[in-house]
Amino acid sequence: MSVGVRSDPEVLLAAARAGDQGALARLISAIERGGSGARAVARLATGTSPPYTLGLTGAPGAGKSTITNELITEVRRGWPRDGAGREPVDAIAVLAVDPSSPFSGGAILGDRVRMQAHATDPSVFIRSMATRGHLGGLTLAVPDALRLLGAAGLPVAIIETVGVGQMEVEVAGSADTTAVVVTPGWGDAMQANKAGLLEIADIFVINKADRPGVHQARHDLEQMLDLTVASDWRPPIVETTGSTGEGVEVLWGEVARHRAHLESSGRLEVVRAERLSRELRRIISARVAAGVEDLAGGEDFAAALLGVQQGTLDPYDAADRLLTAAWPQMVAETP
Ligand SMILES: Nc1nc2c(ncn2[C@@H]2O[C@H](COP(=O)(O)OP(=O)(O)OP(=O)(O)O)[C@@H](O)[C@H]2O)c(=O)[nH]1
Ligand SMILES: [Mg+2]
Repeated sequence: MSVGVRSDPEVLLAAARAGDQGALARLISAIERGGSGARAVARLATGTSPPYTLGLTGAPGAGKSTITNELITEVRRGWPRDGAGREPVDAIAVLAVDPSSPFSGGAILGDRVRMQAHATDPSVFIRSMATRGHLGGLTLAVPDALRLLGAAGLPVAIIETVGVGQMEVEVAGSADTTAVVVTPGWGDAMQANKAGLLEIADIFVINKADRPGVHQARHDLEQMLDLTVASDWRPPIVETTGSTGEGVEVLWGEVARHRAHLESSGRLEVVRAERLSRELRRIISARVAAGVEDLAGGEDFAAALLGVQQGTLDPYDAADRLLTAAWPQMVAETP
């Protein structure tokens, strides 16, 4: 088999659907690299619904990977049903996303160690993600990866995002249910609030519940929720001890309850549609921004700039002229 055929996205996707994790990993790498390879993968995944996605976000070291490791076991037992029993989940994907790092170096190693128990389970796909070339960065690469996971037949995904910045909030926005992980200790809940995590939380997790200060953390969160919650879903607060697994079954139960809430109220379709609208706007913004950079390096721009400098052209007319001339080319050429 030639290299060309082996790296053909269609062939890789067929292999991934048959359970080949290496093939799936290569498709995700193509998404990370960006450019025409990423476009080809995105096209393949069109029309498939993404996995039900749980986002875990919170400050570095809060215990997200430790909880994820325990959650994998719960997810593999299936979705808890209202009455009794479990709805089976055949496979799960975990994406560890680190927006602050351009390479997925140290994070993977640590996560691999923490999720080692599942490393040999063929129905658990674990991958760190960073972006190298993807236009628009992780905020665009993550939704692409999620659609790919859906196309590969994975019904459930967990995305772990490290950190508490704007980028993390945006990446967390790709999840259907977002759990914000805090730890007991002075001000952690306040930090989460400041970082804008309060608005995106569907569930709060107080991890490291074996440490002092759990009561205070819960109190702080409840107080903030009293001030802000206006919708029909009040985020529950779950206490976990990631290192022993205590509370993680309760957490999974709350994820199931939130999913049921979204589905029965019709909210799931609404939030997914809103997400696609944000994504489309981001793609357009990223392409326009790239086009502007190209334009600024060209002769027409230099000529118009000279006109502006010499006072023969006002900057708005210059912009109009440049845009009118460049627009069709920008649409045709940007990857
Ligand atoms: N005492 C205690 N330690 C915990 C608990 N959960 C996790 N830890 C420890 O906290 C440290 C960080 O845990 P991780 O799971 O790597 O945290 P993380 O949020 O994934 O960290 P980053 O990915 O670096 O942001 C590790 O040393 C864990 O063993 C817990 O419930 N109690
Ligand atoms: Mg981690």
